[in-house]
Amino acid sequence: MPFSRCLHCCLPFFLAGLLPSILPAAESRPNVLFIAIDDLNDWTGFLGGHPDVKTPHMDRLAAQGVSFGNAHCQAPICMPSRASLLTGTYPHRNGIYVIEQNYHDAPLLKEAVTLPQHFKSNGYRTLGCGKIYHRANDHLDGRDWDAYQPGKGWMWLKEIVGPKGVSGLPDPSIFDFGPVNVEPSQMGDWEVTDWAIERLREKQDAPFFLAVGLITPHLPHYTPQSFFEAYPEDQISLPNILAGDLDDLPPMGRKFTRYFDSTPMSHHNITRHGLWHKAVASYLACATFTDTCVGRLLGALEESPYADNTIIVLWSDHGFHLGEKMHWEKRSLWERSTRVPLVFAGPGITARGRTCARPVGLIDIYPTLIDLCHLPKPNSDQLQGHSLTPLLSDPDAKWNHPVLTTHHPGNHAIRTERWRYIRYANGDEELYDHDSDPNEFYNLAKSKAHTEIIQELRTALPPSCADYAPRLPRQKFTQEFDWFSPD
Ligand SMILES: [Ca+2]
Ligand SMILES: [Ca+2]
Repeated sequence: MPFSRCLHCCLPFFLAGLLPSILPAAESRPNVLFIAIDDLNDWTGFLGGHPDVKTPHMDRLAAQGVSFGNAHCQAPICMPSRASLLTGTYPHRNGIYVIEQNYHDAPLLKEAVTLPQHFKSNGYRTLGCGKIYHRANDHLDGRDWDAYQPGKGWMWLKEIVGPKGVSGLPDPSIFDFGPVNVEPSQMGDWEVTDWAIERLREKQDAPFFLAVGLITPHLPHYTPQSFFEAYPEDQISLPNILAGDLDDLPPMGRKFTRYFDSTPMSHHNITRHGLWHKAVASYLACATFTDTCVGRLLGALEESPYADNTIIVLWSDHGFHLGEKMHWEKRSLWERSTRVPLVFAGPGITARGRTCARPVGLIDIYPTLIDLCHLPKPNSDQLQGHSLTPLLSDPDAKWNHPVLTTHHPGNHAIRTERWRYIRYANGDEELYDHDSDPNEFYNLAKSKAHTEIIQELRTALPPSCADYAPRLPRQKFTQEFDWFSPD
């Protein structure tokens, strides 16, 4: 079916929230600790995505709460993934597909109530730090936060490292990785964590929504030397790769693997310089650094007066390839780009220590949190996800919602408990059976034995997609690329 960029209906939102006067008393409402991680794929201990990774603090959180083993982003890149999560709307409805967009320019989202804004308007004190939205300016208009600390990001690290980088790649301008000669306490994420810990040590007069946005392991994959000690390059495992894995991809699937082909981040470039092990070790070290920040936060919460009355949600905005399907970074519709850590813990989450296999999305966080905190819905039809609360008490509860990921209009992946079905804008298809093929090596889309399931999964795709909401000038690190035709 040829792709048609038809405009999806953009129904206005109508305020239909309950009056604050009938909400539970403020002192009975739980606080929220909302931990956002940037670009962390399923390489955590509790998800088992990599055999060598060490994330003891996130694993401990998973053991105290419910972890979702089949959670996926709605867009495999920062801005649209976060716009979707924070407004509870799908990319194919809101038209936010790329980095170079402002979510509030989208017609559908002009009147939308963001997640922190909703907590704020319902009597919560909203405190944010680090990367919550994609763009720093999105934090500063006063709508979302009573207090916000942006943090210093990572550009300063590039200046310390210098133009030659530390990876050994001849051109490290787009992608660089390796140890950097700084103390952990100098890292931006460490400082952001310090700021959040100070808030946890303060007396809060209202329930709080504390959002902490950690940018590691977003590239460049820099972290202090001490975090590399657990990952000697000659002993770590490389990702599972199948020779000829791309041979059964349709033309659009193969094209998706070529996004970085003309850049230093191509698989060919990294392997020909003998840097694959070092790149994997660097990502693992970054995951462990971030895990240490998470551990500091969890420790501070446990020592605070809020230990027993705070819901914790931890999530990452999308995954990351490190050579799987010869692909690096995100921007794909395969498992390694879409699968993310997602954990809930705290009051109301009763199935402690369980892992839920039901397919869920980051879009479900907004309705779940307002359910757990007994807040009204923001308006009648804004939220397009589903509250996960039934699964937080019974991870095996009935659940008939496949999860959708979209990368540019018309390119979609549907994930059910067993299947991943991909359909590109030109009609090309892929199908993977996760019961027998967790690495997505064997594309079954042309298998006659699977005609029926493909027909069924096609019906779960959205019938149309919003066009791009207004776009900003292209950033220097994004490539010219046609996401709609195979050549
Ligand atoms: Ca990201
Ligand atoms: Ca294959």
